[in-house]
Amino acid sequence: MDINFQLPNKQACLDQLTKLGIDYIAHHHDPVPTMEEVVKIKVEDGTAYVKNLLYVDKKSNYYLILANNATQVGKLFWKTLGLASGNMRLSKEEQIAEALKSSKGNVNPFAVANDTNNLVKNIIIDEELTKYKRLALHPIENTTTVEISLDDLQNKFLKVLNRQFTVLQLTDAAAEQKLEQQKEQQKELQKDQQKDQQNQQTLAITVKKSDFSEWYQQVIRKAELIEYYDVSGCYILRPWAYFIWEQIQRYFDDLIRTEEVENTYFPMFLSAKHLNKEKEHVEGFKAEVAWVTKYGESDLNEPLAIRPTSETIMYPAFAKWVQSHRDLPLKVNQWTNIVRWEFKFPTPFIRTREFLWQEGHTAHSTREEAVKQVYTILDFYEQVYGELLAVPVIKGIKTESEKFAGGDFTTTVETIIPQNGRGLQGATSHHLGQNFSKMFEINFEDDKKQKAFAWQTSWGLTTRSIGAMIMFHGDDKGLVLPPRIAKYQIVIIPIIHKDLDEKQLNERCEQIRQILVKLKLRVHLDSRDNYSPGWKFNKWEQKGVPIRLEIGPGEFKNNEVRVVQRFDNKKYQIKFEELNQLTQILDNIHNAMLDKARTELNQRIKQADNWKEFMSQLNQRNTILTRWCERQECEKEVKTKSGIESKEKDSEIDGQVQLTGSAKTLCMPLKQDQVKEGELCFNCGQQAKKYVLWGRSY
Ligand code: 87F
Repeated sequence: MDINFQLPNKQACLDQLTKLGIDYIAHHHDPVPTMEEVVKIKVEDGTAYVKNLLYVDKKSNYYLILANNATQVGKLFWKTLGLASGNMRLSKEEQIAEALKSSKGNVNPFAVANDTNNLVKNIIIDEELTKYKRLALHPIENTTTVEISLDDLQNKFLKVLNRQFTVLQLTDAAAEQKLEQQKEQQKELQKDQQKDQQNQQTLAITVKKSDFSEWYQQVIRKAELIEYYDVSGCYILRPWAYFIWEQIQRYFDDLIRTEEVENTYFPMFLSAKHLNKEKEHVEGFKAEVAWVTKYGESDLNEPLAIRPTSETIMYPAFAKWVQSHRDLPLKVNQWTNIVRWEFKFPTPFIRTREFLWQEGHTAHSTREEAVKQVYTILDFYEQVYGELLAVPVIKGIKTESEKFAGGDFTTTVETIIPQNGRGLQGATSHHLGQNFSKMFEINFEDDKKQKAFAWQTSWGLTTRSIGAMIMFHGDDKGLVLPPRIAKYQIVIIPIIHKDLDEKQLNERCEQIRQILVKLKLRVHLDSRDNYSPGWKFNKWEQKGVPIRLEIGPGEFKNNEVRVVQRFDNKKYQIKFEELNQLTQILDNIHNAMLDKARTELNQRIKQADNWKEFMSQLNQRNTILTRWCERQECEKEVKTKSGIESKEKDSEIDGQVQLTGSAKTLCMPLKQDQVKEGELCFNCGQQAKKYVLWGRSY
């Protein structure tokens, strides 16, 4: 094929299009030199009017921009190309002639064929244009308009000219967002690198817990829970962390088995058609869905989304499985990874782009049964937090604005991080009503042979729970693990001494280890001879092991061990014969940790009767329980007002920098007093209906 063609006029251009096998629709008309006139030409539905802009920089490099007519072309997108917008000017008549051998009002991508000196360095396509079926363009001269697809322009026309184009968002708002993202990722990477260096230099945690976010970053690395990874928002869970997740899995699996929930596995990919089946609930989340668009070098025929949750994957199968009321209840659960492409700043465990979770989905023949299921699961979540992670939670119901939009109501376990008073949603259990069953036709014949739609629930718990545990229990020395999730509940450390035969000491330690293993305790004997006892104490303290047993000359002689408790640093001796008490001691530690955590949580909940008290508590890093009218507008107003007012108070109080950010509702606690007639909403003064907990949140 001749790739050296030039297009001096429109006939040459139309001929060339035909030669290249490009399907086009042509309209002939009077000259239309301005966009105002262009848009008067009637084109097919789904065709975009295109603004063609030829820019030039100081070095006579040209840039051709094809923008949708409606796009406000900004300046910032130049930066994403690594160019300075200050250097860019719209080209003048003689410059258009120089680059395209064309004239004002006749700038178009076909004229690139005339750029024999390769002056046009880049062709930039407005991302908006990718949404249209065809583009309206002039074949060299503006007395004709042709409608051709972007695909043909790219793959049939520009390709033979050996030209490529760049698709970009051209508005300043879009470009700004993109630049922000790039900056953020850069910053994060730098921070990680700095941290890596620091970590290699120092062993101990260099800050106190009061320097909370730095402390958290150090604890998770030094306790060997997390390793950083070079995809922003994704982290490596090391064995010390993954073991905790396995404990959560075991515990929760045992609980849901009592409810006859069965484990399954559904695929992780879903097509756009699938995802959009239930449009309403997906709408608000769309921006976070990640897509696979390629295999090898080729484009997939149909892009595939990576599951952000599995409703639309599971429910078509549910529809097949549910025929009669005898097929109900249907109860499935799966343990999987999930991908949500968040743009808020990531925090390991707490907010990550990929995370692990369980998602449970049930279908029932009656509403009552489904509601009961919702609350049973909520109790299980409370147990996971309390009994396993020693983290206290508040069970509650989400307000209408905070609930899962696809369901009827959302229940939640919320906790509050004592260091900063931020609310953190621990897990949710939704009553979906019949919303999804109607959409996906999950129906059955009831016992009276009537067709009925199933009542559904869904519920999820994620690796975020581990983040909450770390934040609650860690201290200045590092991680503090509640005994039931610790990979090692006890470490034994022999203390070598000149008066003691090393072999005998090690044998004694091994003997103790075996006794503890028989008691079904998770125990580790650290007999490494290249580290000192002091180094080992620090190491295992940092990693949060609940109990350290020291055996030195005194202990050896008296048939004792020295017990050191991690969470309160209590130290005492126990006799060899009393080693079986350790099971009870670990339980006591768990209970003491939970009690302490509950006290700290309660200290972060204050009551307020009016706006002034509310803001004052919020600015002292508390969550606030108030009477509330339950109106969505009122909730919105509180959110906005608190955001504005807390920004104004972004200063130091008692030497501490106050947090900024608006307050939202965390939940309406299940346990609450009845609001009486005449008791008013703290914000708007209307009759209150419920107590609701507000706070800044993660
Ligand atoms: C992100 C992208 C697409 C949350 C999303 O809470 C969809 C969604 O549906 C989405 N983020 N959600 C809500 C998830 C609801 C529900 N799913 C089952 C749960 C628990 C487990």
